[in-house]
Amino acid sequence: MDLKVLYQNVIDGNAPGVEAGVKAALEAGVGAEEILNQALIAAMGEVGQRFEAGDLFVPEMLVAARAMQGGLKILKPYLAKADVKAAGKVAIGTVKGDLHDIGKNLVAMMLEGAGFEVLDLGVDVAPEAFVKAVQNGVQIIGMSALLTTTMSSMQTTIEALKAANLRNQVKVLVGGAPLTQEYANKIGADAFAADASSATRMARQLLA
Ligand code: B1M
Repeated sequence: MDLKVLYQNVIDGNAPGVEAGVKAALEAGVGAEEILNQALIAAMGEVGQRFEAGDLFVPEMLVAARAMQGGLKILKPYLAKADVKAAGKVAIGTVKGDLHDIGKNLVAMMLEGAGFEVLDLGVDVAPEAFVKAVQNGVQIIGMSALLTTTMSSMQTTIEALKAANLRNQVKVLVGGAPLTQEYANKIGADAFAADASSATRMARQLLA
């Protein structure tokens, strides 16, 4: 099945078209990961490029994101094929000042699918909220940042964990488009993941 129409519907922010396209692709036997990577994520990449080029603006980016979220909801049960339950407990959130949540939601979904119990702290999450989650017993905190201006909140959170004497009780996993392994090392995170499936792999390794 041709995923081009679905791809274009994400760019156009055509939410009913995206839902219908995802359902049709699934019915035609296209794999959930193929739909996700080749249509939804790829289209959102083009939205970003066109925004950068001044060809699309924030409202268009927002409707494209909403349309993508609708498609993700339908894909969720297919992506989150739970195997063994309770692989560990993870609190995940987009860092303070940052409202981008599509990638974070995708990582949360994949972690759930891999058997992790996931506490989703949402967006614009202050360091104190991550600290509280660790006090409540999570084994991993997952921080997502999409803006170069908000990445530093990851370091602030790690410092807050140290100040609360909790740093050695929790593993810190970081990700998001502007992040690199080098940056993760620099701020003292335990792991960096470039995408949702490697986030799951890293989470497993962190608790192994
Ligand atoms: Co924004 N935005 N945005 N935006 N936006 C970017 C990030 C940008 C790169 C666009 C661009 O200029 N090309 C740019 C940032 C530039 C920079 O910092 N250098 C940008 C900007 C500038 C802004 C505003 C400042 C615009 C403005 O208002 N002038 C504003 C900021 C608001 C804020 O947060 N305070 C803003 C707003 C928005 C919308 C609200 C309109 C919307 C977000 C809607 C939402 O999330 N609900 C939006 C969108 C949609 C984007 C782009 C187009 C797409 C992001 C996305 O969802 N990608 C984005 C451009 C781009 O990235 N191409 C852009 C799809 C998603 C699946 O990928 O999030 O990368 P991603 O997640 C991946 C990996 O990164 C990784 O796994 C995921 C799945 O594979 N990953 C993790 C993510 N988190 C992880 C955590 C992990 C591990 C892996 O462990 C815990």
